[in-house]
Amino acid sequence: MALLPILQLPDPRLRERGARVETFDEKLHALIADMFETMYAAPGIGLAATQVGVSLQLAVMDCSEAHNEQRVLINPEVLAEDDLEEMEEGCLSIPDVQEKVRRYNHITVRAQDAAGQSYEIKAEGLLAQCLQHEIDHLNGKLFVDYLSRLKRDRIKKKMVKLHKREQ
Ligand code: GNR
Ligand code: NI
Repeated sequence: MALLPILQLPDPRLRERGARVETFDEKLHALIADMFETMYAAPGIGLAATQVGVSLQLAVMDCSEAHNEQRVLINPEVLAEDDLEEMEEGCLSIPDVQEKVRRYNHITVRAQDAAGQSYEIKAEGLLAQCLQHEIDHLNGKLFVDYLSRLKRDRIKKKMVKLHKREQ
């Protein structure tokens, strides 16, 4: 097991669309284990492969407080969505930024698990929000893309400054 470095805005790799996962082998399972470890350590409720520099349609999630509801999301497709609402959102790739964005409060997703088995998930609230956030990552999209240009540019500037300071 290993902690993986999480890429931060404006890293261009966050803008890549992940390729479909076709091989459900030991290597994939090791990556999934590392992603869960990295997500819990952060701490976060979700983590997309895109965020650790792996361009695949893969994300892990656990929205429970007890850390006992692990979900692996592979090659996800949105089947239905309903009830747009404003929800406060953050992202491990954009530290210390929280903004309200419009998300569906209800969503149905079909995905595959770590074994390649197809399943459907009907979610609401935080889980629905997290699913949309992770699926966006797999398509190179970040929540700041839903904000006004002014807000987005301010956040980007702040992040660039932060990285300059770290060098
Ligand atoms: O840890 C996270 N919290 C969160 C809160 C509201 C909406 C989405 C999220 S996901 C985020 C972790 C993350 O960046 N996943 O990609
Ligand atoms: Ni995120």
